[in-house]
Amino acid sequence: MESLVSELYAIQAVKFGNFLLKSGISSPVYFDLRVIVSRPALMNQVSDLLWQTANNAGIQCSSVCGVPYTALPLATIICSSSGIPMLIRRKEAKGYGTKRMVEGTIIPGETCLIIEDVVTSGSSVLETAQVLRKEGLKVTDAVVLLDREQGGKALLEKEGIHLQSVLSLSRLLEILCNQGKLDFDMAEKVKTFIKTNTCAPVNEVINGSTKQLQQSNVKISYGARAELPVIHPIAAQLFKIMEKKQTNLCLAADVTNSKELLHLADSLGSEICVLKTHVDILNDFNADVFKELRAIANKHEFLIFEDRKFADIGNTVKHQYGGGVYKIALWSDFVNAHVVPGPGVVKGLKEVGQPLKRGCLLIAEMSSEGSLATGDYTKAAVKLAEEHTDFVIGFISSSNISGRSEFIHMTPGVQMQIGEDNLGQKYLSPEEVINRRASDVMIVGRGILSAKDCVEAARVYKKAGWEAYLNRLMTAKN
Ligand code: 5BU
Repeated sequence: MESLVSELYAIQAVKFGNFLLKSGISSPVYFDLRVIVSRPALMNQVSDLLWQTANNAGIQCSSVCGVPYTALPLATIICSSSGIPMLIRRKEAKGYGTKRMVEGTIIPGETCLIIEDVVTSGSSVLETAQVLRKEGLKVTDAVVLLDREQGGKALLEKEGIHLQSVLSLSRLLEILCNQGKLDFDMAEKVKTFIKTNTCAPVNEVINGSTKQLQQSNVKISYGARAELPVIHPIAAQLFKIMEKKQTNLCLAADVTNSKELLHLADSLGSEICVLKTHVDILNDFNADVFKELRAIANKHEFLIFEDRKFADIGNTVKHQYGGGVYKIALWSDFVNAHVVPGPGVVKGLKEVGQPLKRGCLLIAEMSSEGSLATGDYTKAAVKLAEEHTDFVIGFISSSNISGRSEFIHMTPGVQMQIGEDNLGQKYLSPEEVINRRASDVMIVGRGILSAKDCVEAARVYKKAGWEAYLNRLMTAKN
């Protein structure tokens, strides 16, 4: 181990000083394990150690997969010397031919071991595990060269993956100090940095009871989530818009007049990522209004969400969604549905929405006082979503209830002035919803619509929502 650490230090795979990370935070330590690919002897040594670590832990596997890219050649060496078949996870599906995400012979039910060079939050290992699991493989273990001890192990454990490491950051610091390559002060500085930049557990608040939860999607930026391999196109589009326009604000455009709706959409369009409608509260609905609304949505780059709350059997919701006077499926990017009827409601909506490349949110919780959507009901909504990821893009919920990066969580009942209205609507602040409860999009209606200057109010909410999101990333990211 001493010689390995010494070599890593010599080739600058680990550096100490002051480094500006992608997240904007400056770090006293920096790892770049990619440099080892130019050192064949070191590659062999690292691969041996990874495989020994797997064997010492008694891991049994039928195949090995390296997280792209640095761990790919490490997995190759391991497979070549151990005789175990390798699988390659593609980062992007091929644009032609088979569109496979995993190359190699996949035997569903068999166990695949993941190899990685360095783990911080565990999100890269988790992403690879999700792709392999989607192919029917079992993923129960991962082996990493260096564990930065920033919460990755706990996160992966929660997802059913035991993480073994050849080396931990504390052991690395200890060895470098003993070898006289690192002074005590710098080692302490790194330890403090790691402690204060651990992927912080977020308080998950469900039904009033708060429990600590390490969430994978809390620390990943909206932009990075848009690139996830298993993401629905509508969710990806929304995350991209949010990142580009720096907004997680959805306007609940609860007005009863079409002209007013179009005026709102045009004047607030640049501040929002989603405009939420209730088409059946319009006094003067006609199809042209929604053609115009679509044009405004394209101009300002926001999505349209019809808050229809479908709640009937599959056959009925099919007609309600695609037909009638409103023809909701034609102009809305996504809708929402109650899970009361069971899977049939999702299947019915999917028949209409999927050919049009639409998405759907499931109502897992509601913002109103005394809501019955709690506990097992909420859990059942998450399970239903997981079974229909080709159409369901996320949830209406009061917090991040799924912990999965590919799902969007949207939360209504948001105002700067927390409290209640006179009909049981409960309000939380943007900071509470986006930072503490780790939801992704805040839905604001009267907080903006009742203001004297709606545009100014929308700007204030947009800024507050984005700051809450940055706070969440800062406390969670390395
Ligand atoms: P408000 O004016 O910010 O209270 O408007 C909230 C909007 O979100 C309104 O259109 C509701 O119909 C919608 N909503 C909600 O308030 N709570 C829920 O649980 C769901 C939707 Br689902």
